[in-house]
Amino acid sequence: MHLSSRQDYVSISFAGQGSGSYNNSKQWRRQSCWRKWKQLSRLQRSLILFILVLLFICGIASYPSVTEHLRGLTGGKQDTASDSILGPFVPFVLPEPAKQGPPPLPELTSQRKLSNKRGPPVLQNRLQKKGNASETVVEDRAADSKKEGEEKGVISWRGAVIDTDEATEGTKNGENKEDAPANREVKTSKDLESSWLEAVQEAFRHAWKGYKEFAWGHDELRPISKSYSEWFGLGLTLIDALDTMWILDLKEEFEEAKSWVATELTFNKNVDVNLFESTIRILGGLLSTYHLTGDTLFLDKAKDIGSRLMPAFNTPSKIPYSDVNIGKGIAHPPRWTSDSTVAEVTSIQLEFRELSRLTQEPQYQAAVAEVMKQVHKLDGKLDGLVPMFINTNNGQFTHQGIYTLGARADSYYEYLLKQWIQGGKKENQLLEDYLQAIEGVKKNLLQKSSPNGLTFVGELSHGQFSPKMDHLVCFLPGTLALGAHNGLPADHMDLAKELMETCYQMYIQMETGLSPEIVHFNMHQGSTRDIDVKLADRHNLLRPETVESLFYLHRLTKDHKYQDWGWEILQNFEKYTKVSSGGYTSINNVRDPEYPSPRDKMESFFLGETLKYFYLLFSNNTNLISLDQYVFNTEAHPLPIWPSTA
Ligand code: DMJ
Repeated sequence: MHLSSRQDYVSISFAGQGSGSYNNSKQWRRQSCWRKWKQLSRLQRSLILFILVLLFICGIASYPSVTEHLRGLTGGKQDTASDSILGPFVPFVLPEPAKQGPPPLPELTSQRKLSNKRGPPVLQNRLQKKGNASETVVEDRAADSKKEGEEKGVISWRGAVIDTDEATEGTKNGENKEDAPANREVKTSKDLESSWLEAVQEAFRHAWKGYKEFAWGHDELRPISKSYSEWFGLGLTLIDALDTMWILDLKEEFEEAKSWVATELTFNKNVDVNLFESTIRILGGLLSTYHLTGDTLFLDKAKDIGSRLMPAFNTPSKIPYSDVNIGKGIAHPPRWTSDSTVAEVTSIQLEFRELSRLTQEPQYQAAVAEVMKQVHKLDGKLDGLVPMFINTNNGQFTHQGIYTLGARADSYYEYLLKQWIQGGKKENQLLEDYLQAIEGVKKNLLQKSSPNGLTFVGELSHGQFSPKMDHLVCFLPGTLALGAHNGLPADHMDLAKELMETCYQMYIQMETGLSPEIVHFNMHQGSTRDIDVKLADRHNLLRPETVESLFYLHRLTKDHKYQDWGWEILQNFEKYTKVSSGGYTSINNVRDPEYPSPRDKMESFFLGETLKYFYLLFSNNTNLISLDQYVFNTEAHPLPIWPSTA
């Protein structure tokens, strides 16, 4: 049927102003409209009715989002970051060079408000849930966002899970969902992550600036005197920092360091080096950088230093000497003793084992395995806890009766677990020794402080307990958490969390918010504060252990409070240890914010470990050095977990 053109279009004409008289009475308008309506064809009327019904339905459907939008404009939280681009911040472990200049150090934003109360004698009452500002904020935020997520049918960033489809740039069909409240939440978290990561990059650049200007090619920067100190004369800071630069996406800095390694670094030098320190910092740093970059320059250098360290194992007992002259190939103990430190001879295994695997030369692995075999069998342990010294002539423990998780014993425990992980969890003896040692810690060294019941690891000296804890012990929460992640008892994770809290308190209780080297815990009833610091122990060497453990705890629990704690600590490093001309300095007195008394030294581990762990802590990308693919040596150099050959 052919329809006339009149019926093809809906044409409505109203009485215009040019109709002569203007009658705007209600009755006239009603009659006029009705007349017009009657003049329309049936099709026209049906179409108009259809459109009206359609408009009505659309209006009802869009009502909630319109009101939500209006609420946001009038009373709701402003999201100033809503223009930024969503997307992954850090590509896995092979980032592209950073092209832009350093952004300004970000201030803490209102989205993640932290407690910054500190200072004795009052312990911050995060321990007594109610008075805990920081924790309350974090918990409330988590609860709020979870509720919000549930109501809106999305899972928000604080609700533990992020819908990754939502968190990527744009949408599948190109539709822009920028204004959706759920996306604003995700972007807020991304922005915060980016700004904290940038702050770490900036800190690294600042440290590097000092090293480059005043200490280039030397072991350590002395930032106050704008000079350097030499330990082994091998560019220790530069080598220790190589993989940090790679992981932090600082390719320009990495390239200049690499060219120094290629053209200047030589191990053919008449210098005495400490076996342990050069293994964990130099051999470990080179092996790790080789794995991250695939550049054989670093493997060649690793082989060179590894083979030059081997004379250390030429001892009557095969327990290595502490020192080697890498130019002459002669090793010796320190001048005053024929003892070596237990932690030193048992914390070189990850590196030498990996060197054997890469080179297919078994002598490296054999030498360090022999040490483990002997230590495993030795008398003089207490429930798996080892003394601090071992004699290189007879291979026996010396100075027996003193047990600590701090200096001279610490990384023995760390490397039991990590060797087991590195080798694919097959070497049961290592696991047994580790598990026994942790039970030994619980039985002999674990106590609670007064008045707030902080769990701490003390020391035992000939049966006498001392409530002394080195900052070095703060590696333990991270190691315990790593063990639990690898299938060890869940109560290891519980203990990790308790000790993590204690290590954080060791910072936050100090007037500078930085931990001293050693603390003493009060245990007697009626104490007014949990932590005491002796005059001689008030220094801070920019050590990494607490930040390291915060990284593990955050990575493995996903609890963002650990990132918040880390951010607080980073700010305190910025405030009290940053030297304006470049670099950061260790300080003498963490209890004097007016004059923390700089020591004029930036340890290589500040770049090798502390800043790297800050970066990994603030990154939410679990693939950035996955803990299922890498194991960190005790100097924070990631080495691969061996692929299973089974
Ligand atoms: C680093 O050299 C290593 O982490 C080592 O295991 C302990 N001491 C420093 C950092 O504190």
